[in-house]
Amino acid sequence: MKIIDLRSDTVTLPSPEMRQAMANAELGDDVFGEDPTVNRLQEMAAATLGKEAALLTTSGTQSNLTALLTHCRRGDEVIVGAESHTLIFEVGGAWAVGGLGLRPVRNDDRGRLDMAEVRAAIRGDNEHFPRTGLICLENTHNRCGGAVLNEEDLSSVRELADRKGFPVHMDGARLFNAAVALGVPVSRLAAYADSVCFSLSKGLGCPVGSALCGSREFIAEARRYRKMLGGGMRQAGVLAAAGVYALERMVDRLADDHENARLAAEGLADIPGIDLAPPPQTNLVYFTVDGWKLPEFVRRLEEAGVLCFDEGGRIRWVMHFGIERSDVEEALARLRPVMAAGA
Ligand code: TLP
Repeated sequence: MKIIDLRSDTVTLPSPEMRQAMANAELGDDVFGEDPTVNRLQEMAAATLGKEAALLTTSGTQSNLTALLTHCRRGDEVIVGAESHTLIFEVGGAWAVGGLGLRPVRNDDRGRLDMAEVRAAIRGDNEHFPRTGLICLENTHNRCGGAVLNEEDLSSVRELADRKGFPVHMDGARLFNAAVALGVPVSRLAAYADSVCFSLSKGLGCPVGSALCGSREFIAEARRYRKMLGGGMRQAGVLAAAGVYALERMVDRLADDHENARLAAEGLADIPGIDLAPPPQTNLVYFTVDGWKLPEFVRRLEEAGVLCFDEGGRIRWVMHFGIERSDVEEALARLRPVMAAGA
């Protein structure tokens, strides 16, 4: 039985062509700035996002923490969404490593920050208060169902940050999904933030990596923090070659993942006891299942050869490179008898 792995788009494996590009990569020592393939990827990433410079990091988690450390001073407060990956899934690095406070504000079900809460969270100029050092956005928004922040959503945050005089960082782990869903160049969305990171290792199909993009000055400083976090890699061109290949060949295919998510959602909506939570906008499909303890539901699906996660009260199915339309149909076909048999 073929295992259909819908746990995350992080499970993607490099294609034979991507592996070939990795094997053929021209290499050097990137801590000396001498890896031509890393340099090429960083130039491509910066140009694609419309920023001056970029930095290859080991992961989205490392990109986000590097960005926070670069923007802020010890003791600063960072405004983040209450449902953000940075707050929930990044091991509290901002607190533990950076001495930064994370100040959560409400995310609505479309991943937007509640602007009234943001305004209330911004600190005044008073020596008793920490400084507000940064505001973070997530696009697409993972726990808000892969929701897309459009230009109107982004501009309201940008305007406020400009008025109050602090920068904006965007966790764009799935920013290419947002751009493909909106049908705009990714640079249009990146323009609203001072720094933006995107994952190479999710829908773009690379085995490892993320790129952090920003001004030349910001990236020069970020290099120091990446090194501090253990991210100064040497012949990293082996990894960067996958990223170059992905930026050239893997972006357009994200539309297939979105189409498969729509197909999955349609099938799920027809099954009694299942509710979409919310309907998908990109490649993430969240749903609730009536009458089941979710760990048991996940176990029964696993027995049927469909892997997924229980994300705290909801099930998440993720579409990615390696999941075809026929796999979605098969996953639905395996799910129906599980639901019919009951908890
Ligand atoms: N998300 C992973 C898990 O960590 C939950 C997933 O399976 O979705 N920002 C966002 C919005 C993310 O979804 C993730 C990974 C990251 C950052 C961190 O990226 P990595 O895993 O490369 O550190």
